[in-house]
Amino acid sequence: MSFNEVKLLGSWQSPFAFRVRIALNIKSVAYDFQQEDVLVAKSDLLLQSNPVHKTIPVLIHNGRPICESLVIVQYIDQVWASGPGSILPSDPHDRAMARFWTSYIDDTWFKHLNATLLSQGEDARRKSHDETSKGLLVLEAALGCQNFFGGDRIGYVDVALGCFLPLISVIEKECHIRLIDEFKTPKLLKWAQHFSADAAVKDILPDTDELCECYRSHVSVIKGWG
Ligand SMILES: N[C@@H](CCC(=O)N[C@@H](CS)C(=O)NCC(=O)O)C(=O)O
Repeated sequence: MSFNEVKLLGSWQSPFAFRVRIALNIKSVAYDFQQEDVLVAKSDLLLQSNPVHKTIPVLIHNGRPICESLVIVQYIDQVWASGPGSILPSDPHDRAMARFWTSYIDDTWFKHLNATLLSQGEDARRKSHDETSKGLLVLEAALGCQNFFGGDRIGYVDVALGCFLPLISVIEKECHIRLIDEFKTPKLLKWAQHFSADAAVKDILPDTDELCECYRSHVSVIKGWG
């Protein structure tokens, strides 16, 4: 095994794997991308590498696995600290706030986003949609007038939230709703444009139609799509 061998177990459609791919791109780290189809079968390497959750992404660095997307992003930021661009802020208060917002995104907001996609029936979907939109207003206020949550370039919160932009596009298309637009969330809309155009991001964001197709083909797993 060569020194600094980096392998990522992920999939092209996984928002959590996007986080890791974006972080590796920010740091200009070359890696081997092993695609997993977690809905069909998990590889032995994945099961051995993430025996607790058995989920992607997993980063394997010099043979040692690291699990959970945000843990991996923090690891990448520390290991390739001298690489271009720091992902987490260096100021302790800014760093704590960035962690606060990523906890909010994963533990609170994403649950509503996911429920908007999966909920059965109009009432349940409307409720999840409302909660998702309220959360986006909170995030819009946290963004303020900056281009990125990280200031003038992509940082930890941008990676944590931006990974869901493709999924947001799928939900908007399939559920015939708007989540980010120029009326309700003009700052987030601009942020989404800056984020999607960034060199570390633009080549890995999947095409919305292709992603919709992929979700539709798993219709028995992703319930509630009519
Ligand atoms: N909290 C985890 C979430 C990872 C996750 O849910 N990954 C999905 C794919 S997007 C997965 O592997 N699902 C398969 C399963 O739950 O069995 C992280 O941030 O890495």
